[in-house]
Amino acid sequence: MDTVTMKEQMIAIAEEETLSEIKRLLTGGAEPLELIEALREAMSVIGERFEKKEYFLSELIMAAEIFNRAVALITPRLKVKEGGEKGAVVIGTVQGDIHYIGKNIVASLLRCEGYAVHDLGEDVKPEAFVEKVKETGAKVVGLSALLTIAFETMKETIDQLKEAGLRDQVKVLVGGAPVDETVAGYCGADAYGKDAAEAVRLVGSYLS
Ligand code: B12
Repeated sequence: MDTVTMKEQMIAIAEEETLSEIKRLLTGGAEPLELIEALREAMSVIGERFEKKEYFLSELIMAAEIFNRAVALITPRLKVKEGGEKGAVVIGTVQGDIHYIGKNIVASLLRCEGYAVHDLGEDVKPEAFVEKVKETGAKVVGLSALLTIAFETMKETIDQLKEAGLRDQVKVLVGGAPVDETVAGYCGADAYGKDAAEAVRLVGSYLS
């Protein structure tokens, strides 16, 4: 599958072109996750242009809008696994951070795999994660952050799970573009997942 054109269109923030190219690729049998990964790479280039002041906030907002429309086209093609519910996962973007696109993709993929996903949204307070774990008895918590300043809230969220006496009963996964193994270690997480497929693999290893 050749996603080069689609990526170029996305980077150029060409909405209709990107979306019609996605439709064309899907009709040609493109793998949904490969399309999402290509779009994520394009978003990363857009982010770099923003950092270099070649793009401004308006372009980031437009890019997010295109991404959301693209995901709405792609996600119905994700294969939904049959069978009973496999266990509960609480997920959210931590307090201070409003980036939700990647977190939503992780949540969608986990739902497709049959997990009961409790998505708390974005800018989520540590206490809200604690409450949801108590309420649902979830064994996995996924924390997303795209802002480096949000690493502190990630850590704070895990600390509050500890204080509530819940840390031993949950596995905590962290993810988001700037997150890596070092950040996971700093926050006291169990693992770092680089993308949605990795999130599914990790959750599977914890809830099998
Ligand atoms: C789109 C975007 C926005 C949109 C967000 C729309 C939305 N509501 O989600 C808007 C325009 C609103 C926005 C706002 C801002 N943004 Co912004 N944004 C981006 C951009 C371009 C793309 C992010 C994205 O959606 N990527 C696509 C998704 C699919 O990828 P992903 O999030 O990485 O998710 C994947 C994996 O990481 C993983 N994953 C994600 N979460 C999780 C969770 C778990 C548990 C696991 C296992 C895996 C996992 O799986 C996903 C699928 O593969 C990034 C650039 C970048 N490099 O990412 C900047 C970027 C994150 N933004 C940045 C900034 C600075 C901001 C603003 C502060 C700008 C401003 N001056 O106001 C505000 C933030 C306000 C706030 N309080 O949060 C900086 C952050 C820099 C830093 N060091 O912290 C970046 C890196 C751009 C840059 N290079 O400067 N942004």
